[in-house]
Amino acid sequence: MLSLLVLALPLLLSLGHAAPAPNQDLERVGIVGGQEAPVGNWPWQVSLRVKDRYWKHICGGSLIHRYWVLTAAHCVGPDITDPADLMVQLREQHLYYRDQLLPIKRVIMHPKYYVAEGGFDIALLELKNRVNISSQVKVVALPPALEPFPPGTPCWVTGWGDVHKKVSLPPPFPLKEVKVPIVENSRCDAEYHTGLFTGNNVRIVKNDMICAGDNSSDACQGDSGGPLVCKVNGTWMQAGVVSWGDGCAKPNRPGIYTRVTSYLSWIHQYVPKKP
Ligand code: 4AZ
Repeated sequence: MLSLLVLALPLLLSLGHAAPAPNQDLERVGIVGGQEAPVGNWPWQVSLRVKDRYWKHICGGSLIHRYWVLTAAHCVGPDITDPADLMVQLREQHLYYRDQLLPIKRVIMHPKYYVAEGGFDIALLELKNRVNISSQVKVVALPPALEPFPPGTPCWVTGWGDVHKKVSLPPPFPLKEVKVPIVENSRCDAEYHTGLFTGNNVRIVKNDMICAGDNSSDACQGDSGGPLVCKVNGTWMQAGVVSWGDGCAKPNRPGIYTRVTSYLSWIHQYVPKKP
């Protein structure tokens, strides 16, 4: 009976999600591409939950300090202003299975944010209580200010988002990981102009953004706010925050992330450098 309930629970929970597309040929793995993350990888990954019929996953995030979560502004704004309507779940292998939701004291949106495409897509969540660091839960390092994350840097994006555009992650909702190639900004901007009449002098990809992904590996809806992390000199550091893109894993349309190095001083207005 209990096992039946365990089996039925994700199905019940999934009713609140977008129905999967009828095309059964679609590969049911990914974020888009990639695979289930091994337990213990990405110990800074968090799920941001909003009050609905249940505490529903809306976005990813990352633990950058024992009191602070980094996410995207478009995950929380402009509609969610009351921190009581939000909760944070720390690293969980299967979304919703062993929830221990943490309350939030304060939501700090970047004051210049209006839409993701306009940049400034970054927000901080202050937790009411200090997180206990463990083998499963750790903070991720922020990069040095001048770290460019050039093409060829090994970077990964993680989350519980859609496995293809408009196809949600099926139960039991395992955390997914995918290695994504960094695409240098001017090249990413040029790619985004292909097939558009937007003048080449009109910048689509701004300096406070970083691009990564290709036609087989990308973040998608539901991964927003989550981290793009890269290994530099043996240390994992957060290069980006999942922000936007034209669809998911489309040719000439890499995923676009908020560039963390552009916001280090804004982050440190609130988040102490010491643990
Ligand atoms: C979204 O809708 C979204 N492929 C997030 C990431 C990407 C596209 C869309 C990047 O939240």
